[in-house]
Amino acid sequence: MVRIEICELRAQFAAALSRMYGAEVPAYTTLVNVSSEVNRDYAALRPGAERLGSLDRVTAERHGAIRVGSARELAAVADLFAAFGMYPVGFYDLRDAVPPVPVVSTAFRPVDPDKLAHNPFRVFTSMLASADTRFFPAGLRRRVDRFLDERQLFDPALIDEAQRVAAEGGISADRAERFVAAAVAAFALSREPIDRAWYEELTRVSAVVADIAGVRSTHINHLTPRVLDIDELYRRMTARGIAMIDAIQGPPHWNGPDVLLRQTSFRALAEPRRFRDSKGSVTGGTLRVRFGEVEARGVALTPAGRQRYDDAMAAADRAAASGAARQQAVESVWPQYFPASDAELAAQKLAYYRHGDPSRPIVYEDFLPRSAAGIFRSNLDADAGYIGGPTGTDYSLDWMAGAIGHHIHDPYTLYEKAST
Ligand code: OOG
Ligand code: NI
Repeated sequence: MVRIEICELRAQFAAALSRMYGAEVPAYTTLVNVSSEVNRDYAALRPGAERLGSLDRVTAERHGAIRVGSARELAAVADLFAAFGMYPVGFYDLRDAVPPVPVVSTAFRPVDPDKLAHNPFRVFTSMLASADTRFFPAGLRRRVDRFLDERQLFDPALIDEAQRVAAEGGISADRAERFVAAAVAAFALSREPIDRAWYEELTRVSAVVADIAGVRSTHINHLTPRVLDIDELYRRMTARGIAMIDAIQGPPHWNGPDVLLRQTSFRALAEPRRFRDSKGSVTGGTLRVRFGEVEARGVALTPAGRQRYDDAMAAADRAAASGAARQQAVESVWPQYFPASDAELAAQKLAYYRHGDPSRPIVYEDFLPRSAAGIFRSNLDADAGYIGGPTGTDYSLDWMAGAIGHHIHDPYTLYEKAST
């Protein structure tokens, strides 16, 4: 009997999710096609284009984003993703972002360099911070938590099977097909009618809260292809008449090494959803919560390099307000913070290279909280605001690890290990 290893299973899962999302959101298919063209053209013209990952890896590479309501749901996600060799890495507190988003997040991904090279699928996973009294007054929190406690995002049989796969390190081919299909189906957009009054009440707190706790299922919020030249991608999408957000988030385009992560997105069209009113009648409607995003990845920064990045961003903030003006400010301050060669980045220990060799950069595999908050924002009609008062809670990496019963990896430890 043919046995499917976990790495292969992850590649199948990523590809199947991509097919489903392409059928749900046609603009995603356009984005994937344009990304593949940009990658092919870029690799054909640039020797060394594959230094941050082979063309095969980059072309298949995706990250997804999902949002869940509670630690119980996040624990189930952790069990499910472990079957695909994806483990929680890092902790992102988006409540501190501007604008604040009432979630705390981690990213599920492979942690070993050879597994990442095989297929680096990762899912940015956010959990509603319903215990944060700055967003949720006590009465609302109780009703949100009750709603979340009563729903079941995943069939227990799916989670049981996931635990078996993880324990056995693989699965037979015939079981694999069913398992992947069931896992993918758990992230499809539901056709179940939405309680309109409840959804609208939550929307008044934040569109993210309504997206998470206003429905009885979860769904892929976006799937993101990776491109080797995001500036060119931005131009080609704009030329096709797709309105992108006004800036590329993260580090600027410049004539030195790309570091960390650059991302941009466009807002998807409204999608048809069904609503149930207080009298029980069901009508059609639309929601705009899902969108398209694309990213380019650069070399991973050490803690010292990351401090430089944060300092550069703060300097750009001081120099400009927002949007396109800010992007120019980032471009102009950047050279004061980053040397223009891999050799200098390596010599100053600002970035990770295999054996310290500047010709062997280690790619950044994670996310940036500030860009993530920008991505959240790009698909909201209105920002959430604090309603005030102290938080009363203490979400943290350790809290999250304890609450879901899984170790959460520290990204720097992983990069450190990959560099030796
Ligand atoms: C997640 C936003 C974060 C990214 O690429 O930074 C993210 C979400 O919208 O649920 O996906
Ligand atoms: Ni994303």
